[in-house]
Amino acid sequence: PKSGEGRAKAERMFGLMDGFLKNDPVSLQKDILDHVEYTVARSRFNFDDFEAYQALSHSVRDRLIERWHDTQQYFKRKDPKRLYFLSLEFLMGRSLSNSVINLGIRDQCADALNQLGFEFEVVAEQEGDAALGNGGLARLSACQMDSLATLDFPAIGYGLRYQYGLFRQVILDGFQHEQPDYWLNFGNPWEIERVHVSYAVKFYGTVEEEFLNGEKCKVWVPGEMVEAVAYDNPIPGYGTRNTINLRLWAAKPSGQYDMESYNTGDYINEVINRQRAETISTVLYPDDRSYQGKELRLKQQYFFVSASLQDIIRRFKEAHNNFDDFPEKVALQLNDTHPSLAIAEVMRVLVDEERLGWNRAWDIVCTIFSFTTHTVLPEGLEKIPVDLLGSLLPRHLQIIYEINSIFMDELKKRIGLDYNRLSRMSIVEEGAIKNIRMANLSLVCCHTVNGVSRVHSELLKTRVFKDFYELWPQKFQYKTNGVTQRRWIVVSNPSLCALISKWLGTEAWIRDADLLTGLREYAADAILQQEWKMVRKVNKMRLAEYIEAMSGVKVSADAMFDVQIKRIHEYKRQLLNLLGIIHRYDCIKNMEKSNRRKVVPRVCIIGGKAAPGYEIAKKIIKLCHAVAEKINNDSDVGDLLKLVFFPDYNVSVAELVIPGSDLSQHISTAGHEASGTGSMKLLMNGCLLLATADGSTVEIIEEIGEDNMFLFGAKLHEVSALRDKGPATKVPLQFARVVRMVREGYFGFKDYFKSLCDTLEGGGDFYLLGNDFGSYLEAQAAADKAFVDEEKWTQMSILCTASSGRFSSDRTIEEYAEKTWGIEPCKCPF
Ligand code: T68
Repeated sequence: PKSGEGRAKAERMFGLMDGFLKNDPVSLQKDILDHVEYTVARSRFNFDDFEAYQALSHSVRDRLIERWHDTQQYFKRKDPKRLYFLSLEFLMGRSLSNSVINLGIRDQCADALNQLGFEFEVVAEQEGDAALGNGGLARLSACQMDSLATLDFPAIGYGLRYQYGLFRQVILDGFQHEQPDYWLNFGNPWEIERVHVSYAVKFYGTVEEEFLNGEKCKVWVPGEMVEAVAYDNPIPGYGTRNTINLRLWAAKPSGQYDMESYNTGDYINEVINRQRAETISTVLYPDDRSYQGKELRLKQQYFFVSASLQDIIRRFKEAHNNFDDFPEKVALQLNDTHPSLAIAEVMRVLVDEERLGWNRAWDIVCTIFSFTTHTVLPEGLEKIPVDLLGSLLPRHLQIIYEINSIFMDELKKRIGLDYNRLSRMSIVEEGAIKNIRMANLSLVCCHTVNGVSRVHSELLKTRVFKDFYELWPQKFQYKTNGVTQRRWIVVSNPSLCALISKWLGTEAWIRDADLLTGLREYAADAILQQEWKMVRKVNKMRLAEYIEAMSGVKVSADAMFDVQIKRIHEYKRQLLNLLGIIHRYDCIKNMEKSNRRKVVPRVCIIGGKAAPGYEIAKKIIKLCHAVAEKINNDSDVGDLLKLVFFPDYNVSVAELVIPGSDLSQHISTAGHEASGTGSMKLLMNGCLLLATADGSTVEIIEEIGEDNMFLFGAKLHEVSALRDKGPATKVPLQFARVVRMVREGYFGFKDYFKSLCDTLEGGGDFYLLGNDFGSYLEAQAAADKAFVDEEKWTQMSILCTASSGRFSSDRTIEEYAEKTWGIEPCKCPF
């Protein structure tokens, strides 16, 4: 404060402040007890594990807020170029363990709890997952937020605060049922409601023409207003004070009164109508495949885009009085096309509200936006029916038409009247139902489009967006995905974390994953191998206990734990895994008893959710249960083979399964997985991979070498040739046999599984399971053989971790910062 009076007040307040909160165990205990008493409102002499979780979380939150304030203040003062990361989905999982580790107060908190008679692990288990996303795309956003904070980048994440996260998967009789995930029921200490940070978001209505200062201009007269209220989620970096913000919007009824209905006296209905506004942020769409032209989904997209942009522009205007510097201060990243309405919205605000004129607005738009696509499949690309967009956002539709018309004119000049190509590249898809192609809109307006792995980017250039690549090759980049080693080793595998630090003689790898290569030189060291095996064994025992508690199936920690954990999709080929398991079972059954000694015992674990409307994926889940039922109850097979389905797979289940896995499967048909990130988490934890050369696996192979993994299946260039050739000719006999077992009812539910079998036979088999089955079995046999040689296996396991540094999201984010966003670190001092 400048004035004397203001300064005196500030000094007095500073004097009252006790400095920052202290992190020694005694101070922490005091804070925890205070929160028990005053926040949780329980007696400090009588509280349970959940209440201890609440009180500890609030104590941690207080510390997060201090750093968050300092960081925001510092960013404000420095006014660096900021990255605004727009994503409709964030899969944060739990926050407590991650926060205390990033704050560097894990041990002090554990001590404090101990003194109060609680155990940190048990208390941390009380937390539910924040599951505001579907799968890979959403977890990637969460990992990237952790890296942005850790690397001190001035970034803000924006998203939606869904009241219902991704559905809970409940299995009844082997069938998936979906239950709502009302995750806020028990409160959420990790968010801060900002009642004063709210914006009105407009919908529907008409566009009028008006004359302002003798100039014709368009004015959108909306038909509905909804209020967006901010909820801030502090994201602490590791080994830095920087704590960035994830701002999620919730819909609330607008405070502005509609005088007309007020005057009609229909008060009750007016209130009820207003309440309906809240539905916008009620529920996450659980489909990670296809875009359905649903009005609510479009409303969600615009709601979050409009509120975020109002916030971004307000922040910019606080420090600038015109838009000249906007492109130097703002980078907008679109996580897939889901937030791509932001492009039209920025045009609308700059042209209609800020009156910059079309050309100037367009120049700005073209320099601030970049986008990343996460799909390979043309059917995964979003399309919005023109009628729907025109009714919900009439002005945006006009703007998109205008962008397209200018683009088409320019394109004609460049390529001539090649009408096929023009219609392929048009933002507007003509046909019985006219659609807006959001990917084309993004390609036209963004300066950069990123793929999520090298092969993905090649596919974008040669297939999916070929026409655009030929026009603008300079726009195409790729950033191979990565995951954060903080969450995926330090939080979820503390004993491996300690072992790595001990052998590397430093914890620096937690901020610089490339240092993991230092483990390579000890990979053959007998002592490290011994310790490595111990750590893995303990993790496996913990997993085995959980499996027994969850499913009643007793498994031996000496068996090979073979996992496939990811969303259920035909292209990810969980069905190939199941057919392989049936084959293994069949072989054991038909084997001489004396030969069974040679069989390597396996525990096969499958986990993942199917989109509620995805029938075939749901049948795969049922088949898994039917096969498990048969195998697990066959005393003849005993410990040689077990199959368990992990229900309700989510981030915290992954944290348990990954450290205890020996082998993991990433077996998509080549050319279908854009990247894949589960493989990276497993690799980091010393789990060997059985995989096809698809997505980022191709780059993993380069790091660890083919000898240290089990590779199989048709290569990318072979896939289209095989499909063109029609029904596979060299389908192995074993394949026909195991499919027949399912078809003929060996596992029951004969009629139900018919359509599943039909996807494989009779000229179908689009995903080439039959073709790849032979080499899949060979890879599995190679894995069995390797597992028997414990020393060799452990060495490979160490090499997996040692080679995983490249797949840290820190590397991905550094690349984005430099090559796409043009942002620099802004490290908060002290
Ligand atoms: C995944 N995509 C890719 N999409 O499948 C995966 N889609 O290969 C990649 O590793 C990962 O993204 C990260 O790049 C998704 O997860 C969705 O979840 C999704 C959600 C809504 C609509 C469309």
